[in-house]
Amino acid sequence: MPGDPVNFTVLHRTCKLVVLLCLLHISVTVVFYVRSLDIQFAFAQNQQSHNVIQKNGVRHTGSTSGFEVKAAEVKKEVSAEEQPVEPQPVEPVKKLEKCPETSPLLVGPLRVEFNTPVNLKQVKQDNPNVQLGGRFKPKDCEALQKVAIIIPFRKRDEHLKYWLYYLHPILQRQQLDYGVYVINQDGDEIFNRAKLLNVGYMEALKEYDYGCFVFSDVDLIPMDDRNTYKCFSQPRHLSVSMDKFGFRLPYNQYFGGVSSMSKEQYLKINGFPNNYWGWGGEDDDIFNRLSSKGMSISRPNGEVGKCRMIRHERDQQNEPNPQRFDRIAHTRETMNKDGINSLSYKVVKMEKFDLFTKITVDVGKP
Ligand SMILES: [Mn+2]
Repeated sequence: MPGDPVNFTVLHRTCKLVVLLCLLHISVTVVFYVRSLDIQFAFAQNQQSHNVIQKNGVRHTGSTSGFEVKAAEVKKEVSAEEQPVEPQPVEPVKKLEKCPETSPLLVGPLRVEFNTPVNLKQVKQDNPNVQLGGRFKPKDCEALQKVAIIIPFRKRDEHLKYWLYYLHPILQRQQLDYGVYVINQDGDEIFNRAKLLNVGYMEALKEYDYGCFVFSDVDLIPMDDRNTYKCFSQPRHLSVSMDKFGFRLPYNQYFGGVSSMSKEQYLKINGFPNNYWGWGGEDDDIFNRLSSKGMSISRPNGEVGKCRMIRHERDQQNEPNPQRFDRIAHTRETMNKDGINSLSYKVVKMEKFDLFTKITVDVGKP
C-alpha cells in the first residue's frame, strides 16, 4: 500500500488549503462588513460635527488590519450609545461677533410721562427676552459690557414700575449684557443710599462677572436712549439734565441721580461711604473720592442727558443729614477706612422676579 500515505498527504494538504481559503474568505468578509459599518457611521456623524468626520477619515485610511478596524468600531458603538437620540444642530457653539460701538437699534429722544399706571404683567409680555431676575443679553452679538444696574430702594414700588417699564426696552436697544438689582433697605431705620449701593456692588458680583456698575435712583428715567447705561474711561454721570433742575446741572460737581463706574474705578476709590444716614451728601463724597484719585467726570451732552424725575414727597426716615457738610469736608481722610473694605450688612431676603432681582438687606443704623 504505497499510495495510501501519498493520498493521505494530498488529502491533508487539500484540507489545509480549504480551511485557509475559508479563513481568508471569512476575514475578507469581516473586513468589508466592518468597513461598510464604518462608512455608515461616518455618514451619520456627518450630521453632527465636522470634527468627527475628519477623525473618522484619518482612522479609516489608517486602519489596514481587521483588528484595528474592529477596535475602532467598538469604540464608536460606545460613543454612539452616549449620543442623544434627537439630531444635534450643525454648528457646535456659535461664536458671536462683538456688538458695534454704537447700537444700531437706538431711536434717540423718547416721550416719558407718568400719567398712566404701569401693569408689570404687560411689561413682562412686552419684553419677552428679559430673563428671570431682570437679566438680558443680546442674541445676535456679544455685548461690549456686562452691566449691573443697582437701584437703592425702599417703599417706592410705583416708581419701580415706571423704571422697569421705560428702562428694559432702552437697555435692550443699547445691546447691553445687563442685570437689574433692587437693593431694598429692610426695616424703618433712617435710609442709607450709599451703603445700599455698596451692597448692590457686592451682591451683583456674586452672581455674574460684571465689569460695569450703573447706580440709579428709582425715580429717574432717561429721555434719550443714546444716553447709554455703560462705563467709560472716566466715571460717568448720566443724569446731567434733569427736569427737576430745569434741564441743567445744579452745580458742576454734581454726581447724584444716575452714575456709572467700572469695577476698577469703583475699587480705586474704595467704593462709597457707609456712614451717610439720611438725605444728601453721599454723592458729593463720591465726587470727592473720585477727584482725590485724579479721576474726572465724563458726561453726555445736555440734549442726550435729559431725564425726568417722578415727582414725589420727601420719604419718611430720609430727612436731610445734618452731618453731611462736615463729612464731605473730610472725605480724603476717611475714604480709605470707610468704603467697600469696611462694608458689613446682612441679606434678609433675595427674590428673583421676572423683571428684577430684589435683595432686602439689613444695613444697620447710625
Ligand atoms: Mn427723587
